[in-house]
Amino acid sequence: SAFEYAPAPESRSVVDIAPSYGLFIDGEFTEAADGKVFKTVSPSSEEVLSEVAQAGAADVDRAVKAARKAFEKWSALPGSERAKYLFRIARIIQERSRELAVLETLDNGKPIKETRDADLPLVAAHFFYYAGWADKLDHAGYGANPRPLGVAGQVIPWNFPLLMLAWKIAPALATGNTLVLKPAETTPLSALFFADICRQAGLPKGVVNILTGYGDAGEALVTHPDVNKVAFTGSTAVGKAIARSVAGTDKKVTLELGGKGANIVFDDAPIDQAVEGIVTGIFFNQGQVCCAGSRLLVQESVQDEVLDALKRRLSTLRLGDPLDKNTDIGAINSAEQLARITSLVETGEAEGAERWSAPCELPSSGYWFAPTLFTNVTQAHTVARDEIFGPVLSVLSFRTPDEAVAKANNSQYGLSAGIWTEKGSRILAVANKLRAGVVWANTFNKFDPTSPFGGYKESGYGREGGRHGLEAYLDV
Ligand code: TXE
Repeated sequence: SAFEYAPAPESRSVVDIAPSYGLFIDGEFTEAADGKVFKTVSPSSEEVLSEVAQAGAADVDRAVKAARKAFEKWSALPGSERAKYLFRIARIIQERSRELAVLETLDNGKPIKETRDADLPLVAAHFFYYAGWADKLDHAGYGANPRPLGVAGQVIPWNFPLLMLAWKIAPALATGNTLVLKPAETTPLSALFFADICRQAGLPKGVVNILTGYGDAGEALVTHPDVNKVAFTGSTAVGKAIARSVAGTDKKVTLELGGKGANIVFDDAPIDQAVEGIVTGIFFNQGQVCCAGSRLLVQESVQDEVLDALKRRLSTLRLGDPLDKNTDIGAINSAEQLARITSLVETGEAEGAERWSAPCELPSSGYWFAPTLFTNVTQAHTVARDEIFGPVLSVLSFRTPDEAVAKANNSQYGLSAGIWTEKGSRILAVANKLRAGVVWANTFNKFDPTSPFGGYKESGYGREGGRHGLEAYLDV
């Protein structure tokens, strides 16, 4: 009808994707030593977007050498000079944010509304924030005499390709380190566009090197003898393998791994607001978020009310073309991830949990999964314990605050949690008992570059963001 609001999809033409890309080593785009390439596919259409070089051990060695050579001059620059580059990069990201948002949506499958309003503004914010630290890292500004570690080897996942890059690169550069970064194999493009931004900003050659490729390239990077610092975000299994492989070396390591966040709703919470927070907590980025609120803990007396409201709300979410500005739920990032989600959901049903999926039509091509809830869940169920990393919420109930805390902490993970209540005193009491790196109160999935982020238990160690994020790249 004339009253329906239907803006056009964001135009694909704002981004110019080349048919092929090389590795970015020592300021130049170059082929892999053995000439290998792989394709990157848009998960919403299965269309091949481009072909990129596939790094091997020889390329890792070349990139680490370039970073080592650049380290001498980069680390000797006054912080105020390094800050200029970071500010320049931040401004170019802002200028090119529409292009980068569309690119990220194409390569990752997440809704344009998220890349435009969340990912890209946060990426720029991280560069601005750490630019501000660069000239304060002397004795007078920092209260000690910090030194950069050297060459950082950074491996990132596919769920927030450009944002994870910013979390890794901005603090490394501010502190005077040089780096080699490997993006995930399903989302290589935005890191290559970032390499172009480094050139545009006039960043000295070799300070930032980008190697596209698979896990073998990641492994060669983190075990390279001339890499001083390893920063990894990804699965707990690979994180543990990295910890084992660097044991016995002098490398400093930070690991940001999986999660199974508890979102706790007390009976005095404003239900409508809590329902919005539950939706943001688990359906943002199709639930492919390490700090997702994937376990809903709801107080027994309001369970029916919350579930009814939640199902009503989920029935209104729009799933489909991620470039459409109205889309709430985009595509799952890869066929492998879709298979993992599907298999865990089947396990949930086989173990007797009750499944409800939002009524929505799934497009015929691409990788899709409808927003899904599990009720009748016990703590022993696989869907209450394992990270699903998809749009799937497991619902458990509790009677008392102590029971809520005990259930929330009953997890191998400890990355995030949320509390919904009108009582300020309860927020403080419960938050202090939760073993999670971040606890949100009456909100969820809010990020800010000034706040440290990271996990307890098997969610990893070290912090990224804020002043604590600098420490991962410094010897004091
Ligand atoms: O992760 P991998 P996958 C979880 C989530 C998901 C599961 C599997 O539960 O379902 O992990 O995802 C590189 N040495 N998270 O398979 O394999 C790889 O190339 C060094 C949570 O995609 O860990 C990619 O760049 N690097 C998580 C990166 O590691 C290696 C985000 C992540 O891939 C390597 C992603 C090796 N041996 C998945 N093997 C979060 N914390 O947010 C692979 N890689």
